[in-house]
Order: sequence, then structure tokens, then C-alpha cells
Amino acid sequence: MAKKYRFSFGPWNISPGADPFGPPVRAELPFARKVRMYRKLGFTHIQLHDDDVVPADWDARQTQRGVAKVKKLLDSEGLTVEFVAPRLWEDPRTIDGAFTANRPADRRYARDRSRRAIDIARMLDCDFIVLWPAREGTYIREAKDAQAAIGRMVDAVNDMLAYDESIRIAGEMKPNEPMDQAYCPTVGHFMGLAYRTSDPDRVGVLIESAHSILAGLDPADDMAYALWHGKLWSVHLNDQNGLKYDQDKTFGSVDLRRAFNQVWVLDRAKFYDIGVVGLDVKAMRTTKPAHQTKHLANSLAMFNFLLERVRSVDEELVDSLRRSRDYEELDRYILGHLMGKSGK
Ligand code: XUL
Ligand code: MN
Repeated sequence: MAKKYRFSFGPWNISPGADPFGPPVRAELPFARKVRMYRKLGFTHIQLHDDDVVPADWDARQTQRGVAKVKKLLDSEGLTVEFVAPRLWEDPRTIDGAFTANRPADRRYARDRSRRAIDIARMLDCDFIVLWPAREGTYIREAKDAQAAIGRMVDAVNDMLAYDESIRIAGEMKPNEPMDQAYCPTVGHFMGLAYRTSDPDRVGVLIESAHSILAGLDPADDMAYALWHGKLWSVHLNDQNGLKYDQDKTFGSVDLRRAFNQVWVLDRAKFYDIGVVGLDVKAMRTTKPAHQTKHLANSLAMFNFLLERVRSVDEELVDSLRRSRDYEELDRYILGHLMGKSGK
């Protein structure tokens, strides 16, 4: 029997539709209501920021109680927490970055908040932390010491590894937005850093399609690179139309072939045995409230559709076309296959 993929998304993927130029256009749904939508949509795993669970300024007692309540809610829906990510980009103390902020007090805040995210993950039976270093970069090159910044990022990861000896950490890199330039703009950059941490076996990556595209890279190749290193532990599949703001479009909605190749790489690597397929997608601002989970359902359906296309590829034909270096014919075959044509 074909192995089953498991799917996840985060509560932020059901959103009220605000953008930098306009206010929300849909009411924000309560967290509990979102949680109750997962299973119906075909998702068994949830991704969480620390403050999706409990407010970041709650003390230890409040936090413990609050997390226990959320755990009960998730258990009642049969949901598993895929990862917890410290939200290190909204607090006033993270204006200048988190781990790479110039003020030592701000860096300490980032360290403490990351440790607290680990505590929250643990209370939710989760051993996986994702780090999207949103503000670890600059608007102008002279603002920070770029060399020191890399060392500070390694120190921060080491601190988390030492704080809990069994958690795993995956970096999710994006080259820009909100920063003009990120210090660790690509998967490859973070992996270089991962090997210099105190426990490289516990440091890997989450690859988001749109982030690779924004870096001018092919997401399937980025995935293959991380897979070869045994470091692809999660994905955020979505799509992106060119080099502009991070769009988080429905998976496959811009470039079907690019999406096909991501599924191909993941399935050939038996990713279903490695991790959960996350869909970090955003509804269009024009979407009416009644349809505000369609982008999630459509992305999952697209993954399954492309999985069927990947698994029905005529492998012998592909091999023989590779051997004879007939890539023109291979190109035609793949396009035909994507359009549902059978045979040669
Ligand atoms: C930002 C992004 C985040 C992370 C989680 O572009 O993708 O939602 O996935 O912090
Ligand atoms: Mn993401």
C-alpha cells in the first residue's frame, strides 16, 4: 500500500486578509474554531508560534495552565503539534533583530523567549523547533557587524541545543522581507552554519517554496540539496509569482511544473517517512469568509494530484531519454504527462 503523507498548517494560514495597504477584510476566527477545522480539511498536524499558544508575556504558572488547556483542545481533535516557532519579530525588543540585535539586553530577550518556546513545545509533546530569523539582517549594511551576526546566530542555536538536549531545530530561511537583506538568505547558508553548531545532527532546515523562489533558486533543487545532507525535516509548500513580496500562494497555482518537481523530489526521497508536509499558504484578500480555507484544501488536493502524476511517470522512459540525452523528448513527455496525456 502506498505510504501516506501527513499534512500540517499554522493558525496564521486562516487569516483576516490585511495587507500593508489595507485593513482586515474578514473577521479573525478564534483559535479554537480554527483548530476544529483541521481534520475536516484533511490535516492531522498543527504548526504553532509560541504566542499562538499563550501570550508571550505570561509568567511560568499562567503559561503552564494555558498550554495545558490548548493541549487538551488539540488532543480532543486528535491533532499533533509538528513544531513550535518563537515569534521573534513583533515585540519592541526585536525591532533591531533578535539574536543579531546590537543591544545585549535585546539579544537576551531573544534567547529567553526561544528557551520559553522550547518549554511550550515540550508541554505539547513536541521536540521540534523552527526558527524563521525574520529580522536577522539589516536595512543598511553599516548598521551591524555582519561577521559578528553569524557568530551570534550560531551562539543562539547552541544555547537552545544546550537548554534541551533532545530538541531538533530547523532553520527556515528567506532572503528578504521584512529585512532588505537577511544574513542567512538561503537554505545553503543556514546549513553551513548548522555544521558549526555544537550538535549538527540536531540542526536542519525547513524549506518554503516561495522563499527559495525569492532567492532566485529552484525549490526542488534546494530540497534535494538538503535531503542529500539528511537535513530536510519539514517543508512549507506554496507558490510565488516572481521576485516580489512573499506571496504564499496556493501550491502549484503559479508554476505547475515547478510544483510537480518538488513533489517528485520529496516522494523519491520517501519524505513521508521523514517529516510532515506543511502548507504555508494565504487566502487572497478578495476571498469571502465562507471560502477562507479553500486555499488550504486546494493546496492539499494539488499535492495529491501531483503525487499521482509523479508516481505514474514512466521511469524506464525517463531513464532511456536520459541515457540518450534526448532532453527535448523528455521535456515533451513531462509536459504531456502533466496535462494528463498517457503513453509516449
Ligand atoms: C514567513 C514564514 C513564517 C514561518 C513560521 O515568511 O513563512 O510563517 O513559516 O514562522
Ligand atoms: Mn513558512
